[in-house]
Amino acid sequence: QKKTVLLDQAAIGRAITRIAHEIVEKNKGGHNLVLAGIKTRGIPLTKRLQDKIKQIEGVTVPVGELDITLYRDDLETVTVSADPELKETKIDADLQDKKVILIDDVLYTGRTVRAAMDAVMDIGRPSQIQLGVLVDRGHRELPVRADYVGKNIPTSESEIIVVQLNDVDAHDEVSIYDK
Ligand code: 3GP
Ligand code: 5GP
Ligand code: MG
Repeated sequence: QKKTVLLDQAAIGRAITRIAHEIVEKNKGGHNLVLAGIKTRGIPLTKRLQDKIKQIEGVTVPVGELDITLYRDDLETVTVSADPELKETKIDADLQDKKVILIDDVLYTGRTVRAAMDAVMDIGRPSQIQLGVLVDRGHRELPVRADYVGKNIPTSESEIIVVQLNDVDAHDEVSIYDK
């Protein structure tokens, strides 16, 4: 059941605006960047960041999509061992010597990001891979950290973060639920 709204529409907008500024600051502009959104809700986030960076720098950063799905071996194990696998990649931009910025809604164990890095390295030779997420909920199982974070939200394993973005859902809201 729902506990608290953590980010409302205005707060999500401000977080995206700040991250866009951080991206152009860290990368000294918007050139030689590619934004790669991870499956459903990373993709509207890349489009919003693309719009913001265009407003700030006048540069249209190419966007791509990675579809990484959790492969769950539920029959074999009681504890859910989840291994993300790549389903589809749609990145038209040439990644050679580009900085690829992976974008996801929630960072949790880091396994999805690891699979996304593999996918990117398979299709090109970027000069760097960075990571941006709207929410970092902790509980990393791999040495992964985000370069850009909308909000750090410490969670227990039994809580889930629900991210709603109006491109996919009815409205923009990040909230925390008990499983
Ligand atoms: P999204 O990335 O499109 O937002 O993993 C599939 C979907 O399930 C994700 O959709 C994610 O938002 C949602 N989800 C909610 N809680 C969890 C969780 O604890 N683990 C995973 N893997 N996905 C979750
Ligand atoms: P990972 O555990 O690999 O870091 O995260 C797996 C995928 O599930 C990522 O796409 C991440 O966005 C999503 N995810 C993990 N935990 C949550 C959560 O609590 N809420 C939402 N909305 N997505 C989650
Ligand atoms: Mg996600």
